[in-house]
Amino acid sequence: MRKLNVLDDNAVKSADAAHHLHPFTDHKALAAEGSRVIVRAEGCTLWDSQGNAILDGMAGLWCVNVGYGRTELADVAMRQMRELPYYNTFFKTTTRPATELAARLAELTPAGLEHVFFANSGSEANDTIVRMVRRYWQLKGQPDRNVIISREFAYHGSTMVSASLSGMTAMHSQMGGALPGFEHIRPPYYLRDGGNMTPAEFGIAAAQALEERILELGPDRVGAFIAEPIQGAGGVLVPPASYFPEIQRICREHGVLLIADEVICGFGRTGNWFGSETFGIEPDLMTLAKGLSSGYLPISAVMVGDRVARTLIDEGGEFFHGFTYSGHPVACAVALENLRIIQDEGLVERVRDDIGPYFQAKLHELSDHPLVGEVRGVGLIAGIELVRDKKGPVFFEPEGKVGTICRDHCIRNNVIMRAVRDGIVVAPPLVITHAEVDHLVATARRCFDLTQADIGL
Ligand code: PXG
Repeated sequence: MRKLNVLDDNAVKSADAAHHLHPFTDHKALAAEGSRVIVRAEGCTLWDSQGNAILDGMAGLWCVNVGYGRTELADVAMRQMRELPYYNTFFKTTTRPATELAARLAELTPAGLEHVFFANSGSEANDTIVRMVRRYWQLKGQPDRNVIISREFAYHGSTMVSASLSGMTAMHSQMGGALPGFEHIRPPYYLRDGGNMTPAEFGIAAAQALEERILELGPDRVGAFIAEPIQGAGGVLVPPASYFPEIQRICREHGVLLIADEVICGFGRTGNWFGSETFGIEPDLMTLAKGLSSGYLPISAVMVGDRVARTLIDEGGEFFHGFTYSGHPVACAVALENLRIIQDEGLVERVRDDIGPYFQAKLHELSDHPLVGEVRGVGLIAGIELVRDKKGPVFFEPEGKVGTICRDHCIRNNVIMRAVRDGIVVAPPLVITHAEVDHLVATARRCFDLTQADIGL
């Protein structure tokens, strides 16, 4: 490993505090503590500037699916930069990597999703979808179908539109409320709302909240419903198997477009290429980002199903939308190579048949811990919710403190997990080894013990 220069490190920390505004950060608190500086990574391990090796239980931000240190991706980026570092895809022009990636995604995604629009982040892709949905309904002669229904605790991004799609009230209140035209229904959050229902009954009931809202608003006002197959940043809310078939029925019956936000679930995380396959969703539009390039370069994509694509193409004329870097050739070349790695190494099958079931089984062993109210997950995504009393369950009040205490213990113990409310979420790279899973789970248990001692329960 490269030798540390502690002075350099302090200089980085003070420059960071002086100049760098971080995403989703309380800067007063950060300046007091100083940023952690990550300097290197390999596989599932990060190294900070103090020389600590840290197990990355979050694959960066749910994105480094193939793990760190993939020289193939660096080589492809370098080759593409040397050959053609940039050209746009406006004005009847394309580049080979952009077109090849579009064709590859049409092949990989479920049947009926044959067209691709490129952007650079999940937020931009979801903004693009809102534009497409509104344009589609205009072209269908129903311009009043401009409402999109989403769910509480959904995360669809941080631009004005994608934050409005999101169901995060803390974000809405800082931006003066969600924009008009975005509605939110309750999520399929069994632990909180399941009551005496079986999961199957609750899945149907939670889905019917969509039908109720559609009928309240009037079906002629509702353009689309958007859902992550598993709500990631909302705390890894895994829907009962009955949920999406009922959602699908409701959307079909009322002519409402169904959007699957696959930004977290896509590219193997749930043991299929897409979460839509895991949960039986047949979306009209699909949002892709994160695992598309395993985070090595920013790129996102909207998969457009035939219903919308045919209308936009055959009847829409020019669609006044796009980004300078839509279909960036270097990002597309890296994404193609990333997809090749996922395919050639059988990473999706590995999650489905081997490491995914192992990960879930090991995490479920934590259910006997006094603080653990629920362990939920599929493949390599999981949430462990901490509660004051398993009976009820009784949640902590005020919400969020205990989760943060536990998360801080995890990080001090060199395993990165993320707190959501009073739970811990994990989504490691798809290449995590069995020994690394063991280490992650053992550390989690130790941190639950430490948290329990801290709060005197
Ligand atoms: N959709 C989903 C489902 C996401 O999880 C986005 C869209 C937006 O993507 P961009 O690329 O615009 O960030 C996301 C992003 C967290 C966390 O702490 C989650 C995300 C981003 C940053 C932090 O859980 N998800």
